[in-house]
Amino acid sequence: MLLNRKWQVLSLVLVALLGISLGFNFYEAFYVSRGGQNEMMDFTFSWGPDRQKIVNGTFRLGVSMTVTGSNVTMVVTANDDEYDDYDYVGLVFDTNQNGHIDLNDEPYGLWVNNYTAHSSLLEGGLLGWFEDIPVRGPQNVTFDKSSGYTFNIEFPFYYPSNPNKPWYDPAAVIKNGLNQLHVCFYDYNISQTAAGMEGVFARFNFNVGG
Ligand SMILES: [Ca+2]
Ligand SMILES: [Ca+2]
Repeated sequence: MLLNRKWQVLSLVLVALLGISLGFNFYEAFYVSRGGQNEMMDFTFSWGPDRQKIVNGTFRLGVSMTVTGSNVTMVVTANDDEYDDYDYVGLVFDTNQNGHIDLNDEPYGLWVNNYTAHSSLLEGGLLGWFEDIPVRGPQNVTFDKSSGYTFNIEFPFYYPSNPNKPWYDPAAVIKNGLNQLHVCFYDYNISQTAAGMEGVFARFNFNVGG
């Protein structure tokens, strides 16, 4: 259904962000640029040193997405300066197709050790994890002390216990017109020393042209 569709980022609209339980995960600034092709979007969200404890300076979360037919390729960067297996990026699309991100949408929770498990979106913007046995996820993550994490993510992703059907398929829930995406980053290291400041999230609309 999505073959040869042209994807175009037409607008980026900030949705109200309230860090309810964490109290700290809100969005400060953003920059938008069009990709070289109309099929790619590229966003960077940033939080200054007074908005987060993940790094001493400005924390940046970069999100780029390319949709080619039924494949969705994403690159998420996070300039965290300390590796920990429990650090993760969460991606939440409008999986229940009600037009906005809500707590019933199913996240992809992507640990930096390349594993994943089922999770749910919490009110504070981060993820709660089910007690699944973690499985190898759709991400390949690299870490560099100076630049942080780079997540290369390929969808569709097939959960090992259900190899015939994608574990929900982002290409199937991204539609022409307005879409919403929630992205969060959790820093385990900070969770041990600064309760309530263990992560950041951004939620934004992107418009896809037909
Ligand atoms: Ca870390
Ligand atoms: Ca939804």
